[in-house]
Amino acid sequence: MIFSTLEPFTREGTDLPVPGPAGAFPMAAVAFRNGPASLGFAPAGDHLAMTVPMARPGEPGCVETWWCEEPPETGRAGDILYACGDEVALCAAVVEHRSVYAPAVEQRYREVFAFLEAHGYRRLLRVWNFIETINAANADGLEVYRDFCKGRADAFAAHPVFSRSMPAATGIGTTGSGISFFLLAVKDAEVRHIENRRQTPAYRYPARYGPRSPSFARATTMTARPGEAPTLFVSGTASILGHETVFAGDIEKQCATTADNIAELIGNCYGGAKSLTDVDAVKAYVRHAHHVEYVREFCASAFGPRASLAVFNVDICRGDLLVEIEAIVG
Ligand code: 3HB
Repeated sequence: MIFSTLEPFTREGTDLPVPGPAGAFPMAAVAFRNGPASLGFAPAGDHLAMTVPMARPGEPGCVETWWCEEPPETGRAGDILYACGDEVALCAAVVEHRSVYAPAVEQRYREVFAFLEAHGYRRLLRVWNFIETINAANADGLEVYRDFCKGRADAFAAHPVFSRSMPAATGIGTTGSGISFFLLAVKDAEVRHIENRRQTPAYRYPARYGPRSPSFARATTMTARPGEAPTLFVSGTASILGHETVFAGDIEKQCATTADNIAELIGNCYGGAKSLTDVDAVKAYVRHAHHVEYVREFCASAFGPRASLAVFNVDICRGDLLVEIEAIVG
């Protein structure tokens, strides 16, 4: 119904893998590259083209493409862009740089929620948020991540349905300016949001982590058709137990704890029938450039050879986190 491909960015002139998967139509190509954030339509207008500033100068970056089973309807609704298939919608928005983000983030999220509700996509599946200078202070002295969380939480709180069903998400730094996000939502597929027994739900974090808690679940499952195995979308996951960061300063132990947290979600979802080596797609975010190779090797060995892997050198939502990893299990 919906799936993604993740590939190194190698081609000039197109963001799409050539040839694309059989019987699949692109909804959006998200290029994680060096360069400014942008959001628009591909020249043929048949899918969204988004650039997220995630690579460093000289790094080629990669392209994540989201595919569905029928040609999506694409368009613009106010400040948001969408690609809608019969069952699944992908919406994206960019908030230009500003000194305080919460009001604009709240407004964009509200627009997206209103669009989804009006078109019958009432089940949020997965959200990615890309946040400039995520650990810096905004004009009011509030960390930009917390500023973002405030705007997002206010939008969730105002929505009668989505406030009770926060999905898997990533909230991560970028190498550029502004905040951009894209999300997936479905109409009828079964969607379940999952917490991790090892961690406090992020939406219940104590006030010391910011004025409003982060609005996301640790993972979301989607079962496209009854009787099928679910797809598991694992949120950005880090070395957090309860609500505390553990192993500050130790990249090896942070990687191991992160992998254990992901393994717990996979084991729980599939009743022990799947494990880390069944993961299809991995994105790892690494705070320090000198840890990138270690994390790449860690992921290659922890997740097994069939997983596609992208590693980005960007900041992470807490200053003491060195690594964050997200995954999809098909
Ligand atoms: C988020 O705020 O959406 C978020 C942040 C993370 C990891 C996962 C989700 O660092």
